[in-house]
This record gives sequence, structure tokens and C-alpha cells, in this order.
Amino acid sequence: MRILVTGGAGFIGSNFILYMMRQHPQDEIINLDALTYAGNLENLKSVENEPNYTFVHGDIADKGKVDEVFKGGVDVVVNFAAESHVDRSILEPEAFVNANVLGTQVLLDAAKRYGVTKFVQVSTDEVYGSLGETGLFSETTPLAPNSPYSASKAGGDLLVRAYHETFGLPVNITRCSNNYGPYQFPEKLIPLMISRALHDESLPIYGDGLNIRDWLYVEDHCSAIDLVIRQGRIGEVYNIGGNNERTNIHIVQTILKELGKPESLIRYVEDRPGHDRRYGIDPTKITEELGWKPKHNFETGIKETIQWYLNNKEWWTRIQSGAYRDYMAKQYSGR
Ligand code: NAD
Ligand code: TDX
Repeated sequence: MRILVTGGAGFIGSNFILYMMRQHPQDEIINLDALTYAGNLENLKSVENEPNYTFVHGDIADKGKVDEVFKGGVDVVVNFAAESHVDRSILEPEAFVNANVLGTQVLLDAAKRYGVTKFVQVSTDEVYGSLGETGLFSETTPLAPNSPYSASKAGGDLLVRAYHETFGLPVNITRCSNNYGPYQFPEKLIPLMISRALHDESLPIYGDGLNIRDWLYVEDHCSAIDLVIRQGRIGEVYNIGGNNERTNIHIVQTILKELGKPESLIRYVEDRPGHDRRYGIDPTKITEELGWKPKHNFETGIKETIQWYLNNKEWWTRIQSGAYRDYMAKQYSGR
């Protein structure tokens, strides 16, 4: 099987490529990535010379480049490529529409023209909006995105649905909860707080810190996508989550405790505009239909992740370049 992985140099995409090359060494992987600020080929050093791995530098919204890749032969597409950070989408929404909506459409169109056995759209629980104190997101929960990021992901998802209904493209959409683990860019909650705490910098918590996210170790997300590629029923949506709801303040306190740093580093700052209160995934469908089960529990997964960031300081200090510092100044000025 020749699998086109888009966005394979990012956090989940690179974990996915490493996972797939371990699990299915007979498959070929083509990684198409634009190498935005979030893309880092260092994550894939261990496989870059493998004969069944190819990297192509390009934008999924670039028709010519996408055509070139499909001409080489593609059986399955797994679309991770996206602008992925909610705060950046509030500062500059345009890039999100280009990558997440237009980029998805260009890929779908190539998949339709060349023919594929499966197109998997890697989406997010954020397209469902926000939950109150009770209830969980199921696959039939109406889409109600609240940020430019989640709206652009929902736009991509709806195009995937339309290419299935209109053109019969064999698709699946997966909607996963918040991921954590190695290689996550230090703008996202967990690596941001680890890296700042290690430098004894203040830890900015938006609002009252009681917003809830449902956390899943990245490798468990990868195993779910692998199952969906092979066994997912055509045209279906699968929610992915491990029933690990935690408040943001709990996450930050856990990190401080593990690092032996004081809670006095915590700063409550102005809330994120449109901040979703709670996410929670009902994973019954993927569990019962495909037999998926997460392997990592949160308590050990978070400790392993903190240890990874401690062991790989060079990885994240190299990333904290000029562009990262400019973003941090914009995002947290006045907060
Ligand atoms: P990330 O920001 O770490 O990586 C995104 C990757 O996509 C980068 O390598 C970047 O260079 C690449 N990219 C961006 N725009 C591109 C374009 N136009 N063409 C080609 N490549 C492009 O993101 P992530 O956290 O790894 O998320 C991957 C996917 O999973 C996204 O689609 C995201 O919406 C989805 N998702 C993420 C989470 C999470 O918790 N991180 C949860 C659920 C779903
Ligand atoms: O400095 C911060 N302070 C803070 O309180 C940051 C960066 C975040 N937060 C809060 C906001 C959220 O409630 O922590 C929570 C998690 O924030 P993020 O790490 O930015 O993730 P989130 O907004 O939940 O979105 C993530 O999960 C779903 C990914 O970034 C998305 O790509 C994915 O779709």
C-alpha cells in the first residue's frame, strides 16, 4: 500500500509515520509537508533513509505539486496537514482557511481524479463546539465550531463528506480529542507549560483554569487511524478519545509537581476569546465497531511525556527561534 501522509512533519503526523513504519514495514509512506513553523523533519531522522519513506516538500493547496505526488501512485491519503493552533487562528485566520479548507479540497480533487481506496480526514472534536457540565460528543452531534481554527476544520470535513456523497469518494473522517506526547510544538498547553516551568517563567492560564479537555496519548490516536484506514466503513465518521477529562489547572499542577517547581509560577490571565468550556468524546463507535482500545493511561502518559521533554531539551530549545519569540510576544502581551 502506498500511503500519502500530509503534514507528516508535524506533531501527530510524525508520530504516525514512525508508528506505521514500525507496524507495517511493507507499506510505503510519502510525506507531503509544507514545513511551516510547525513542521520539523528532525522528528523523522530515524526513518529518513528508509527505502519505503519519501519526503516531498509542498503545500496541499498547490494543485501542481499535489498532482505530481498523485502521478507517482497513491492508494490511501491520510490528511493531517493543517494550521492547528487555536490562538494563532484568532490572531491570523486566513492561513487556516487556505490550509484547512482550500488545501483539503485540492487533495480531495486529486484523490477523485486519480482514484484512491481510502481518504482519511484527520479532524478534531473542536468541530462540535463546547459541552456543558454533562454529555459527550458522539458522531451525530451537530457541528458548532467556535474558533476560526475549528470552523476551518469543520469546512474541510464538510467537503470530505460532499466528495463522498457527490462523487462516491471512499472517505472516513476521524475526530480526536486533545493529543499529548513527544514532538508537540511548545505553543500547546502541555509542552508550553513544561518548557516555561523549566525556565522558571510564569505559566499563563486562560480564564479560571477550569476549562476541560479530554486527553489522549498520541500513539493511541495513531493506532486508531491505522484501524480506520484498514477497517473503517466507507463514508463513516469515527470519534477517538480515551475518557480522560482534566481541567487545565489540574494539568498545570501535575506538571509543576512532576518537575518540582512551585505553584507560584501560575498566572491567571485574560481568557481566550470564544474559549470552549469542555470537550469530552464518546468513543463507543470505534471501540465496538473496530475494536480500538487506548494503551496508555493518563497518569503514566503525562509522566513519560514530561520525561521526554526533559531528555530532549535541544529539540524544543532549537524550535524556540526568533519566529517563536515573536509569536509569544504577540500572544501573551498584556496577559
Ligand atoms: P501540527 O501543527 O503540529 O502539524 C501540522 C503539520 O502540517 C506541520 O508539519 C506543517 O508543516 C504541516 N502543514 C501545515 N499547513 C500545510 C499545508 N498547507 N500543506 C502541507 N503541509 C502543511 O499539528 P498536529 O497537532 O500534529 O495536528 C495534525 C492534525 O491533527 C491537524 O489536522 C489537526 O487539526 C488534527 N488534530 C490535532 C489534535 C491535537 O491535539 N493536536 C487533536 C485532534 C485533531
Ligand atoms: O497558554 C495557554 N493557556 C491556557 O490556559 C494555552 C496555550 C492554552 N490554555 C488552555 C486553552 C485550552 O483550554 O489550555 C487548553 C488547551 O489549549 P491548547 O493546547 O491550545 O489546545 P486546544 O485549544 O484545546 O486545541 C487542541 O486540541 C484539539 C489542538 O491545538 C487542536 O489542534 C486540536 O484540534
